[in-house]
Amino acid sequence: MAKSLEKASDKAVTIHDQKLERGNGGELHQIADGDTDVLTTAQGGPVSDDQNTLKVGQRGPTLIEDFHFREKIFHFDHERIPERVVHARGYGAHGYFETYESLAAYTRADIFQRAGEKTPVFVRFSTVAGSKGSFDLARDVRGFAVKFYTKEGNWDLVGNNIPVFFIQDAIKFPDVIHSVKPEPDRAFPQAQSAHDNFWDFISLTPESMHMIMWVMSDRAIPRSFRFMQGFGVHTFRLVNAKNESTFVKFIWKPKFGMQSVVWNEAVKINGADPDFHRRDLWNAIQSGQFPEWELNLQLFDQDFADSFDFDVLDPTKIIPEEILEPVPVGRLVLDRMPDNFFAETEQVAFMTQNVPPGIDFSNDPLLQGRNFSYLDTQLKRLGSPNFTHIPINAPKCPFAHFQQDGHMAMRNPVGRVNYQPNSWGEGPRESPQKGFPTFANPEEGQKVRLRPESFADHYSQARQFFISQTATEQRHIVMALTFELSKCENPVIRERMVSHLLNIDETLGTAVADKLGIKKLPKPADAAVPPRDDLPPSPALSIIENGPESFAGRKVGVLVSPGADAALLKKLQAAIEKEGAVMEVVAPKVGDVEAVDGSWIEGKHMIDGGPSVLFDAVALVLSEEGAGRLAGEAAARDFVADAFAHCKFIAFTPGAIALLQKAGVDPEADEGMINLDGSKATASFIEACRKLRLWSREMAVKL
Ligand code: HDD
Repeated sequence: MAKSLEKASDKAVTIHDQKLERGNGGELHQIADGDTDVLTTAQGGPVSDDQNTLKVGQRGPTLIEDFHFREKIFHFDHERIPERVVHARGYGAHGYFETYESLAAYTRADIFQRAGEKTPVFVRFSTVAGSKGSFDLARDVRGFAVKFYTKEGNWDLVGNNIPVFFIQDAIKFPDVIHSVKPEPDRAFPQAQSAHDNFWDFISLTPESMHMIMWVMSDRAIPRSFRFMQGFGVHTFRLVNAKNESTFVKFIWKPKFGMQSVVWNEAVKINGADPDFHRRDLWNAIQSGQFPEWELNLQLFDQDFADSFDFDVLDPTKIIPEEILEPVPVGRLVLDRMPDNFFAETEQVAFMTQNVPPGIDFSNDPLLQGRNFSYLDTQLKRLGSPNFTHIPINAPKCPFAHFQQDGHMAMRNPVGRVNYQPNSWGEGPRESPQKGFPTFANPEEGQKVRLRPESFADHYSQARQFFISQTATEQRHIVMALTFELSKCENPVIRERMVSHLLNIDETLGTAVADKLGIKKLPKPADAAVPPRDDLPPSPALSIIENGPESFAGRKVGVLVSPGADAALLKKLQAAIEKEGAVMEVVAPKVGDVEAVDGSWIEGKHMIDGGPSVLFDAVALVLSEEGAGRLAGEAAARDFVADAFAHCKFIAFTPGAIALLQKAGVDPEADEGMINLDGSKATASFIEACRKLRLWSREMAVKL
């Protein structure tokens, strides 16, 4: 049986029977067994020459006899496994979940029985549509998949950062995914929904309208995985020791609050740093600033479920937080990056059907379909029913079963008994007391293929989402829809979409139609049931309304020049770090910059490599001469102009004014421009930064 991480000495560790050594940076690398540091083949044979193939004569043909060459290339040729059919691009981390209080009244799940209990977890964040090598800031849903290694087996909560889904029935999943992926004849666009096929399908699928509001909102371009919420989406059940069931919805809330970027920024981040989200998670964890989320539960019974017009089994609906307050029940902390991306993040297999006793399914038809798909896909992707032998997928609790053999079997039973019952008196037996007790929900009815009438309202909650947004966020939705539909070549698709938007909100439909140049408004789409216009706004749905009022976890980019004020820079750095944020220096060229006092300032980025889109706020600590020189550089002017256009707070030394002016930014434009001249200026800058963005500037810059 594989061993988990076992400490052998300070530096040497054994993971899954493999001897490894920890380098000075904490990274792990392989060390050879025994007394050899000689390179070997996979069969253990020592290698004499790893630079040249075996040839006949100096310039002759290569010999097939060269087993080292053949083994090396053979293995290389097979390094890739199929990428995930959806959520191919992802990034994972290890951590733990800590339970606040016992939830024994609701569930018998062991993970929720004891206050302070810590359960190891592995979390993988992802985008849905793009392939493995696509960029991080695509407009897309983010996957938020959590594997809890509980004492009663693995529990996988395979959620998204959006609480609803495009479709109500799993049978439509291949269609929605085909439509969003690159079009099959031309194989583009990559990682984008802005094309005819996607909007054609969506405009013919009214049930997706609520999801579309979320995907066109800023939720789909998060600033960091650390600043997004997560949702289990479906209604699940908790079942207690008395076999009483309570419905539950799972919600993750980030400790650092929510934050997104603007679209113009996202487009530029994708060019400047396609790994923006990965790098952000890596840097945060490696620097010891561990990301954290609280798990919240919305708990309700059948009577409460019956009080709504909509069906709690319909995955295109939410229960607004104002109606049912989420209860925090524990926290998730990510504190360790994988040692090997492939072994862990790529091979991790999440499956909705992995639930421990005490957590059960509802009849949500999307969830029921998922429970088939996730097991099936692992066989294709990981190549063997023994994918649970891969350490990242293996339970961390004791386990015993009679499944055997198959490709790559790594845990092989010993002894004679591989079945039960047996008369040898050996082996594990089922346990009605400890085993998974499926909740005995009474079910009866005819076999039918139909969509229940209770799933028919597709517009009311879409409208509720839209009216719950601030004016700024509503504008972003209008602009996102306009951008996406402007990429559709077929005008019929655009008009069909507008006819749905008119059902959601007339001002929304009209604004999008206007921007798309549609002269005659189409009729609102036929609705199966009349959309409700009396659902009140739910303030919890806005990102801006629920800001963290803190700049912790964020990043300031400081542009410096030769002759900069090093003492001021130090003061700024101290203030930024006190807030729990990070400062990075951007310099005109690679290497150190000499400050006015003769000291040296170390630059992290060169100006072309450190555009302001990589930061949450910027400061310009420039000498007059330095600013004058930078004013002649396009990258420096863009640094300032973009920060301004993206509504960021900008602090600047009086010397920087020449650059601001050349970039077309008025140093006194608004309260987001902070002159670092005064003694309290750094404090005012940090205080301003806590608002994250100066949205009131947006109308002036016409983002
Ligand atoms: Fe799915 C992967 C989330 C509907 C079929 N899904 C996948 C991942 C996440 C989600 C986060 C990536 C897991 C990882 O990081 O490895 N999926 C969702 C959510 C859904 C949803 C929140 C709706 C509420 N999915 C859904 C349906 C089906 C699938 C309806 C099929 C009927 N999903 C898959 C899959 C994937 C997957 C094909 C691809 C790779 C994998 O499972 O392991 O089976």
